[in-house]
Amino acid sequence: KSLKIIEVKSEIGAGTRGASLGVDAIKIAALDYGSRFFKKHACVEVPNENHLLLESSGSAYAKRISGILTMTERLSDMVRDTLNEKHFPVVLGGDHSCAAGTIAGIKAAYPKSRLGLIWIDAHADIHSPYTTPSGNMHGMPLAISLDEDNLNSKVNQLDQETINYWYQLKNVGNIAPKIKYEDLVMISVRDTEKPEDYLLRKNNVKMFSTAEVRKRGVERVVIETMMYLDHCDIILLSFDVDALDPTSSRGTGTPVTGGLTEREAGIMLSRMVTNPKVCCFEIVEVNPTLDRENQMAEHAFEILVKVTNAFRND
Ligand code: DIR
Ligand code: MN
Ligand code: MN
Ligand code: MN
Repeated sequence: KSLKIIEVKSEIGAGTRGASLGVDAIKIAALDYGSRFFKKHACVEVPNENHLLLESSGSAYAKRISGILTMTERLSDMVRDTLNEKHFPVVLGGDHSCAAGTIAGIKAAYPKSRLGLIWIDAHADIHSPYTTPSGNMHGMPLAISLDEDNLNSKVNQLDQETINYWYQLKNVGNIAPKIKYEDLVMISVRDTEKPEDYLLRKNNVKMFSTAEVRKRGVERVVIETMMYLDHCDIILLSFDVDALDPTSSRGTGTPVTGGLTEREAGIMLSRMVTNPKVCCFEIVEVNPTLDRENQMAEHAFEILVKVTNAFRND
């Protein structure tokens, strides 16, 4: 299987500007390392909707949701086609709102397969427009992909247009829900709001904290994660760089203390990708406008190389 890089410069889902520049920052890191990575692998770009930043946004609880829907549909088609061509998609974001498109594309290619999800992130990204504190849709890709019946803590009052867009977003690829709570593992999630805690606890979501990763060791956590997802047919690895500690993740929109080292993340992800069920890898939220000397993109690129080397050796 050969890799195919899918660039998605998602920007309008985050509250801080600049995540769309993450893809190019990673390419510049590759150039600085003298790497031929981006020459060696096939690369496609999903057209972005970032011009919508200049227009007034629809709802305070789902900012720029029409543009998020367009991006999600385009990315979903690209991921689906890539999988159907028997390539391994490597999705480079962008803000994390792209994950809803990645998940939709995998389900569109494999509608009957049970999709497991390994979510490595400081955040749970399980808000809906009904619960969001910010209206930023990069905090919602999991709620888009999970069962609506379980998203019943309704704090915010939504207008009909937002409800319609939300419904369309959940149904991209014509399959909903796309993942089950019991097919989800979260690693290093440490900054959540009350409505998220409620959903995570209610649905008994499997979580490994940074402290657990350190106490038990990366290898053990990888084995337990894979055992936990053993009943799944295919697995997506979604890596938000803010899972890393701020000491090595200055260049991301919402850094949170208590994260993984880039070494821990690199070993973890490269072990995981050797599992043949892993069908797609995603790396998101590099924001070079917040960085110093492109360090975040360099870490992201190093992790990307480790992961893809491990994949090819398998
Ligand atoms: C927060 C932040 N939970 C929100 N989420 C972030 O606005 O929904 N996700 N930063 O990556
Ligand atoms: Mn995220
Ligand atoms: Mn995050
Ligand atoms: Mn937060």
